Amino acid sequence: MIETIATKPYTDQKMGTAGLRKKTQIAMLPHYLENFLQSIFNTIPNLETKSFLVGGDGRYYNKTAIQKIIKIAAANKVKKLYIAQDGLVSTPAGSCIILKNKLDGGLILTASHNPGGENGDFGIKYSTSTGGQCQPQESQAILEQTLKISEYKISNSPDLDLSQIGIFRCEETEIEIINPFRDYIEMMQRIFDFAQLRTLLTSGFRFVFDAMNGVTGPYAKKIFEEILGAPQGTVLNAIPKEDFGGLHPDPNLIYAKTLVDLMYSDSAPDFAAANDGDGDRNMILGSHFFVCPSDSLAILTDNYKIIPAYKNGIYGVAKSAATSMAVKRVADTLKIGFYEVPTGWKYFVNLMDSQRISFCGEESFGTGASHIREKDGIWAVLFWLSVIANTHKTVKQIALEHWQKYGRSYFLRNDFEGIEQNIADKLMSELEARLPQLSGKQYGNFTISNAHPFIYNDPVDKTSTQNGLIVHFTDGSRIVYRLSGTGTNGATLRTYIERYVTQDLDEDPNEMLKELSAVSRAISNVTHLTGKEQPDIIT
Ligand code: VG1
Ligand code: CO
Repeated sequence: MIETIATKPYTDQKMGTAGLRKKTQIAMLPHYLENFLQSIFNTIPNLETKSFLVGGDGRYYNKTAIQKIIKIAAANKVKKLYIAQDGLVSTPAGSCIILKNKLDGGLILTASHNPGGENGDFGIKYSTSTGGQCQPQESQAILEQTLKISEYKISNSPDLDLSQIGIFRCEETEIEIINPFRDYIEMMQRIFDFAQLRTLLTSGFRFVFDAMNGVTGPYAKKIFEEILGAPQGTVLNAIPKEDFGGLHPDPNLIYAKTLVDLMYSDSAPDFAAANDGDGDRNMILGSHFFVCPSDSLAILTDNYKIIPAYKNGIYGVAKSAATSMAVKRVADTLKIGFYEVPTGWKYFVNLMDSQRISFCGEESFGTGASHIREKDGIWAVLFWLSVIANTHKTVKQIALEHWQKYGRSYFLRNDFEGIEQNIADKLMSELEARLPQLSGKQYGNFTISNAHPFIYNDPVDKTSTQNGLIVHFTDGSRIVYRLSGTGTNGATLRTYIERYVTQDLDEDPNEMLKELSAVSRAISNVTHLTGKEQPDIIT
């Protein structure tokens, strides 16, 4: 039976950089999730003809949420739901499944790299038939629904068992429990030379992969250990846990510290990688070496010919404005298109759909390509392994040679966390107002050439988005300022600092960027406004 339940709007259901992200305790409030789901369905016409994928990264509250989705979708007469077995699907595999099966979209339950558990975060990424997350116009339409919702529909049928593959029913809606690995693994096998990778991984090459107790564990086990023959135990933290075993599943030098310590120890393996909670981010490490994500995008682009799927050529490349300019130098050399978009993978979707780009990336450990419409952690690892297998070089050699060829963009992100929202807004608006007067100003060794808000005009749908403020210096250095759109705890100011050099290539980024980091604080007035002398997190 279908019930109609009266409800009242929540006023905080605006999606951020990647979906709706909330403290789990907020997501569990009465009607909270129901309101949001009904609001999504309210924006989609002809639900009786529509099919969606449902799954998530296994974090706390996902199981309950999936049952709610089934019942609300059924009450709204959705044609069919494809549910990942046990509710587990990585964000990239979800995009692959939507595209391969020509679905109308998907609901991926994840707060990505944010911690999970009852006192952690919960989230929903809503994707459309593009295989990518909904565009700003679509999230605006959903937000408007959330602000005027007065009722939702829900079936009162019993919970479904998600552990058995097969076809079931809830009301008139067909529910198919699917294998969440098959389509994705097949796709990886079509892109990369698995025979060559198997030779590498069975040759004594020492590789570890940290799944951080997130959803990529089972994917990585199947791909690296079962198919490619890497020794058992190659994949660490391989079982998805509701609270990520207490880890903060963000693959960077701080939160993946155990792996980083191993890679800087005397017994360091040849190669290591980590993925985030939902499997779309990646960190790449060599023995005693960390690959900055901005460089990773540039290095992979420079090596595209190695990969079977790309050997006949690639379209252009794109990066978020906050990401370093390293990949632009490669694009210029290869004479392929180059695009700079706001932060958030959704901005790459139109560029991929219109065949303007093949590869894209963000400084926040996101790398990917047009095989899907999300960033893809395992894809990036397979690409790096392929480069190593082909060149027979170490990670460090590969990076050093890249810098010798192109120069190096030293890059760091400084995050100031837990700022009161009104103070963060004031900082950004005052800085924006000061930008025109900054040109020509000198700070120590650095002189500002110009400063402006970053405004993106989408070449496909012509929408215009403003995201962040950019300060350029006469030596090519850049600082980008923006507020995070994924946090659940006050505001976070992100300051992205980049300095380009053609000598001193193998130095410590913290040293090389020390002065520019101080300059970035002086320009933003952050210490005066927040009392913070230093960033909380440097990545
Ligand atoms: C952060 C990153 C951004 C990324 C987003 C989603 O957003 O900076 O580059 O696209 O997370 O990543 P923000 O607004 O907090 O800076 V994930 O792995 O959630 O999908
Ligand atoms: Co993620």
